[in-house]
Order: sequence, then C-alpha cells, then structure tokens
Amino acid sequence: SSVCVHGLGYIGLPTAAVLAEAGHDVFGYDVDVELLDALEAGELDVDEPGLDDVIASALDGSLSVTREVVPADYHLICVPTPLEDERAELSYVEAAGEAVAAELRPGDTVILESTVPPGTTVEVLGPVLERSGLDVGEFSLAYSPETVLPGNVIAELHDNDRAIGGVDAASVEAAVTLYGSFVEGELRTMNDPTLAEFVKLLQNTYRDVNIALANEVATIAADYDLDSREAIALANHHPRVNIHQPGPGVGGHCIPIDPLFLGQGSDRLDLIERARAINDGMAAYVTDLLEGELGSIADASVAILGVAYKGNVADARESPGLRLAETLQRRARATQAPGAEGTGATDAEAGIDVRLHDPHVTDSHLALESLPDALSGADAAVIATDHDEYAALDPIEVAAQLDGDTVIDAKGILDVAAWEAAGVTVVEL
Ligand code: SAJ
Repeated sequence: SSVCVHGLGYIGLPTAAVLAEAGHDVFGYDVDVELLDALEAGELDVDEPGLDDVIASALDGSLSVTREVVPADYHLICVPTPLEDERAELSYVEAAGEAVAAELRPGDTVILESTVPPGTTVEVLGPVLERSGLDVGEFSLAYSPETVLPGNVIAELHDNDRAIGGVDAASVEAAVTLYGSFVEGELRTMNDPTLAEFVKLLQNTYRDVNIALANEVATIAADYDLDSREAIALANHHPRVNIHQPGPGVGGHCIPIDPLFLGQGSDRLDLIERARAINDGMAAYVTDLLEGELGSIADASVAILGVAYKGNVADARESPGLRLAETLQRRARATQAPGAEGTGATDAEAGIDVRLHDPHVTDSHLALESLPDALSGADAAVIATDHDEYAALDPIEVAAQLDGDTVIDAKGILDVAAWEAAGVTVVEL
C-alpha cells in the first residue's frame, strides 16, 4: 500500500522506515523543511541505536521524503502533542488533519498515533478530516498509540503489542492490515478510538504512580535507616508485587505529561496528581540530603552528573538533573545568610556553584562542563542519570578531584563498597 507519514520525529521517522522495510511505498512528510533537507542529504542526527542504518536503507528503498502531503491509502499522523498551560496542545494534530483532508479520497485510512487526551480522534480529528467533504465511514479512521521505549525503538516497533481502536469494523480491519505487515506482537483491536487513547495514557500513568510509590518508599526507608532498593527488590520477590525504582525525579516527554491528559475530560484525578507532585518533589528531597551532608548549601559547589532524562539517551526534556539544579539554586538563595543580600554579590560571585555534566547531551544552552571541570573542587556530586559512563567512574579518581567527600547516588548505580573504600561517603535514595 501507499502510506503518507505526517511528522518525522522520534516515532514517525522510525515507523516510516519500518513500513518501507515491510514493502510499502512510504512518503515521509514534515513541516520542518530543514529536517527534510537533511534526510534527503543522508545527514541523520538520530540518537537511537540501530536507527541510522534502518533509515538509510529505507531511503535507498521505498521511503521518500515529500515536501507536500500526497494522496495515499494510509495517512499516519505522528506529530507532537505537548502540554501547554496544563492542556494538551492539539494544533499540530489539527494542522496534520487539515493537510490530510485536502488529499483524502473515499476508502483511504487515517490513523492517529500521537498521545492525546481521550476523545481526540473522534471529537477533534474526525471533524477536521470531514472538511474534505467526506464523512467518517466513507474513509476509515483509527487510533493506534506508539508504545516504544526510547533507546529500544526499532525492536519495540516490531515486537510490542499494539492497541488499535477504529471508529468502525472497516477502520479496524484496515489498520490491522497495515500494522500486521510489520508488528510481531499481538494486535489488540477495539471499535472505539477513545478507549485506545485512554489505555495508552493508563500505561504511562501506571509507571508514574508506581515510581512515585518507589520514591515515597525511599524517603520512608531512610527514616528507618534501611536501603530502599534492597527493600524494594525483596518486596518484588512476591509474585504480585512490582515496585519500580526511586530516583531524582521522572523526566522525558511522556511519563511526566501523559497522566495529566487524563484530567482534560475529568476532574477526578487525585492519586495521579499526588504522584506527579511526589515525583517532582524528589529534587527538593535530594537537596535535603545534600544539606544533611554539607550543612548549608548556600555557598557550596555541587556537580550534577547527568542532565539527560534517563540513562544512555541524549534527551534532556523534563530533566530531573536540571530540575535539581534549579531547586538547589532556589534553596541556596532562600537560605543565604542574612545580610548577604544587598551586598551586590551576584550568584556567580557568592553563593552556590552548580556544575552540570552529561556525556550524551549536546545542547549548547545548558553550559555543560567537562567531567574534570565539573568535579574539581566540588563539595559534592550527585548522580542524576544512570548513564553507563557514570557506573564506570573510577572512585579513586573522582575522590581526588572532589574537594568534599559526598556523592549522592540518586540512581543506585555505584558500587558503594568500592567508593567508600576510596574515602567517599555515598548517600543512596
Ligand atoms: N524512572 C524512574 N524509576 C523507574 C523507571 C523510570 O525514576 O523505575 C524514570 C526515568 O529515569 C526517567 C522517567 O522515569 O526519568 C521515564 O523513563 P522510562 O524509561 O520509564 O520511560 P520513557 O519516557 O523513556 O518511555 C515511556 C515508556 N512507557 C512505559 O514504559 C509504560 C514507553 O514504552 C512509551 O512508549 C513512552 O513512554 C511514550 O512515548 O509514551
């Protein structure tokens, strides 16, 4: 079949490539002309294992970049749906729908993959598509969420089960035909796009709430002087218990955001909102731990190792490390000795010195430092991301670079005995 993929981001582009690999004629469209130029020139800048090769061979084969939306048997919409002012910004979905409407033919199928509040496919996208002059039913319409894990996208596109919610049986069947051509997991179908949208949000909400439980457990375990990760691992030996891992917060563009989409058509969110607050509050908790070790942090220098939202990726959206940096600065200002204000001293001259390091993130706005620069003379370091590079750090080298002897291992990746042997006080969550 012919497939036009709208939005060549971290989902659309790999999906387009995998569809081409499966033998479809795929047209990749994006409003970002520079991205299209780069793709055509073979300049790929993707931070995802194995993806370069799959895209490059798709571009040599049946994937072509298009600067205009083209008529196609299938239109796949994979555009961003950010949270703005506590609401899902659906303008990209609407714009994509309008572009599809201009080319829509009877019998074509439109599938939305973006994460959206329940009801979006039927109430927002459907009416936009009907501006084509065709009614829903004359064309097929379905919602099928992506569920791939950044860092493992290609494998999960193939292997994950897939939910498909169509507005009618013909829509379900058309979507099954397309996904069946490359998905090896099970296809779970339902005659209701809203249910499929709801289920996608539940999956990320489950993870957020579960991580909040782990984070609260970590703070309680500390009061009993117990190792929370050991306790969680022991608890998880029960066949029906699966508590996640504590950490410095929950980042990325999915898990901290998707749960709030559930609140768009319901005012019943309670536990879910508490979970968000608990996870966001971990930056303040790590700050408490630092204060416990250093006394005041008002004039401390602290190295934050890791601004990527999770290990071995380069994405710093909703970064727990950056949230920690802001929290430290705010707390330091609030606790600055009386009289220090009004002396004309700026944050850079007096007060806390927060150094940021990340071996994967390349964003030039973040003023990242080299590892030796970040560590040297610092009173403490915080491991905020579970990059492999940090697990492999040499405790003796780090101890020599630090001025103080405190390392907060917020991700539980260090060999504590080896670090303590090097004279470092390791504080775990
Ligand atoms: N985290 C913890 N403790 C844990 C697990 C994760 O603190 O036990 C933190 C991570 O460090 C990170 C954040 O949570 O900051 C999110 O990371 P993640 O690996 O849990 O998830 P994402 O955002 O990379 O991808 C999620 C996945 N959803 C689920 O596993 C239910 C992925 O399958 C989805 O496709 C993706 O969201 C999405 O696009 O919705």
